[in-house]
Amino acid sequence: MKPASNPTVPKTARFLGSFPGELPAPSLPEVAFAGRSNVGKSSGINAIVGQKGLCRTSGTPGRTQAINLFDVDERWIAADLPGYGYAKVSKADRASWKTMVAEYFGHRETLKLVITFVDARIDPQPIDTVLIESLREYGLPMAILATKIDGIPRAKRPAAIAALGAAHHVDPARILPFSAHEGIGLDEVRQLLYAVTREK
Ligand SMILES: Nc1nc2c(ncn2[C@@H]2O[C@H](COP(=O)(O)OP(=O)(O)OP(=O)(O)O)[C@@H](O)[C@H]2O)c(=O)[nH]1
Ligand SMILES: [Mg+2]
Repeated sequence: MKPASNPTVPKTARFLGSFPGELPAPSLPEVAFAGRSNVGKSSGINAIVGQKGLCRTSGTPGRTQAINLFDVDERWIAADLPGYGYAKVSKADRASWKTMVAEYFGHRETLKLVITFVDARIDPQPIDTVLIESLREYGLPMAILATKIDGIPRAKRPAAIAALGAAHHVDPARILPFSAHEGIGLDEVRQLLYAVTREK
């Protein structure tokens, strides 16, 4: 007999479009993926849904300029948000990022969770604290992934997570070690996604 498939593992994912301006009307439960440019958001989404080429990833920061939407299992929508904090971005682009994201966080009724990626390999970044604080102000549920954890020796990982928690005022127990490259934390994130996207 075939073993029952794990319902938390996404089966199909499909690109819905890239939206620099207005988004399609809200429909299915939505989960947004946020973080600094080049932190690994797109790689993270690809790993979570198990489809390598779904979101374009790159070594060049600032690549994703619009909100990219993906349908997952025709059950929920993944929103790959444009990255922030890239030094070479113009003032005008920075302002338009702020407007876009404020509009999104403030008005997307179907938004169930914001998954924020922070880079585990570097010191906590003040700009990530700004994002995390603003998510609190919007009252949005969030999860924090300490990504690229593969770049830190195992023994040093707890200290890195503790430093991130202290800097961003988050209980370190709520920061999930993650690696798109090594598949660390995938089960936990998938379970969380499954749970939040089931809520009506
Ligand atoms: N070591 C390591 N590198 C990673 C991991 N995830 C992503 N990367 C690398 O980080 C770089 C950026 O990855 P992307 O997924 O394109 O990052 P992004 O956050 O979507 O970037 P923007 O769309 O430009 O904001 C690429 O070179 C990836 O290979 C990870 O878990 N571990
Ligand atoms: Mg990207």
